[in-house]
Amino acid sequence: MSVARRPLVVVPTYNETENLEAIVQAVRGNLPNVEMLVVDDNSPDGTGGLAESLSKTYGGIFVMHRPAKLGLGTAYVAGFMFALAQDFTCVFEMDADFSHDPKYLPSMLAMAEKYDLVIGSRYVPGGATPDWRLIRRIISGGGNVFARNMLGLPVRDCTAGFKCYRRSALAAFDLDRINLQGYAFQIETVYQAYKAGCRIGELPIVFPDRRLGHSKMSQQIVAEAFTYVLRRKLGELRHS
Ligand SMILES: Nc1nc2c(ncn2[C@@H]2O[C@H](COP(=O)(O)OP(=O)(O)O)[C@@H](O)[C@H]2O)c(=O)[nH]1
Ligand SMILES: [Mg+2]
Repeated sequence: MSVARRPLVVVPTYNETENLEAIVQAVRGNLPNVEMLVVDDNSPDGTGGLAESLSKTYGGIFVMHRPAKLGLGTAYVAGFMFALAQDFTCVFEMDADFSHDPKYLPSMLAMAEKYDLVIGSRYVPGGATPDWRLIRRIISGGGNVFARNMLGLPVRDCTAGFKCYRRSALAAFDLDRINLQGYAFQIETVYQAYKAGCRIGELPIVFPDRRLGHSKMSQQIVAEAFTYVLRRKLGELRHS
């Protein structure tokens, strides 16, 4: 069965009123009629209400409202559970801020016919982060080298947030036990996919800075990722 039968694009939002309608239009411009799920964490700027009105205007848009800012990772876990409870064939993770260009969606979907997990990758030839200053390149690039080597992951971009999972990959995950927020969540999903024997493919993407609005990433999210990798590694050593 083709994964293209019923994809779902999950978009977590926190204060994205400036971006959300344009994202919906761009997603549909690249994958006509694709269904979407917006997971909003009671954004103070009213993104949740906007998502409801877009759902009426465009159709095929589900909206999940959570009571407070509970983090990107748990928003995706909720989205994955939603997808598994219905008959979606694959699920995209995508930010609402245009760092993840919807133009890559068709190529990622095509790759998902062959791979259980497709990663929109900044760290394979052809991938790039043109807007980043040196310090951000060092933190992200160094973090990737660290995670990849500590955990033995055969993936160049372990912290990427633009991904497509086949349903079978999500079904193999231990979703109940993922309680992570940012980059740690992204690494954990790659880790679980690898351990489950998933075929993982990387599509080079150019990752520009967000167009409008503000980043919610923080030093705490970087620290979470670092301690998460150490804990995972310790767990592996204990069980070997
Ligand atoms: N539901 C939800 N979405 C979030 C949360 N934090 C960030 N997001 C969304 O996740 C995406 C990526 O966040 P962003 O702040 O751009 O992170 P950055 O790209 O690493 O700077 C955007 O669509 C945000 O609106 C959160 O706590 N809950
Ligand atoms: Mg962003």
